[in-house]
Amino acid sequence: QGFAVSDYRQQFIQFALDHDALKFGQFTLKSGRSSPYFFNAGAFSTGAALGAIGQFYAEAILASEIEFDVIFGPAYKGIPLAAATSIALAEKTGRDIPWVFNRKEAKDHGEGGSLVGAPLAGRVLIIDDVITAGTAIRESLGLIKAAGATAVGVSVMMDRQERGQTALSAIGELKRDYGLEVITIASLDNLIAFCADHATLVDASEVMSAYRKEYGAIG
Ligand code: OMP
Repeated sequence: QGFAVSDYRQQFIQFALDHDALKFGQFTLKSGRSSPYFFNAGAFSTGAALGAIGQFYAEAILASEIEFDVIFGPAYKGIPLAAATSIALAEKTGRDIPWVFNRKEAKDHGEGGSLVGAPLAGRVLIIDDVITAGTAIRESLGLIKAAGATAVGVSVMMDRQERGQTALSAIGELKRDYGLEVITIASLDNLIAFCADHATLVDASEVMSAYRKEYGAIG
């Protein structure tokens, strides 16, 4: 079984490994699950790295052909990602898409409120880092609904392809419950295939396959 994913997915995984964003070991996740790998978006910590990440998101979003009016970056990690993606989309398409982010704490002076940037209105595309069980994305959905806007999609770097609140995948649940389109740069399956193809990463690929059997979504 050869590598059957688009070039940008493969390039992204190599880029993540080069920047130590992808680590192997033992990690406790937000969901409480114990994982043999962890993806840290905070490792893209230079201007050039963040610029490249914006390009990867833009490629995945354009390939999906999703239609949306505004980009939303959830605090904290989604904020630079949404900014970088908005810049990359403007460069690639010439379309100047509005973007907005939230504060974790509402401000009671100055311009007030918890949203900063463009109005959160119309069809919203959320940009976030990783989906595991889908909890972080559900929080963003609450904010968007409260603003009277409509979430139409979410784009993440990494879909860990784990179960959500049920046996269904976190992504499957988001599609079922909210009709959301989920756009990912890479998935756990992509990562396992990539590692299986590289002699020094074969062990990692086997450990991740075992993890996928335990926490992976069915189907
Ligand atoms: P869920 O809310 O369970 O979907 O977990 C997603 C969040 O977990 C991300 O927004 C990250 O803050 C964090 N996370 C990672 O950043 N990388 C991982 O590989 C795994 C997690 C995680 O804790 O599940």
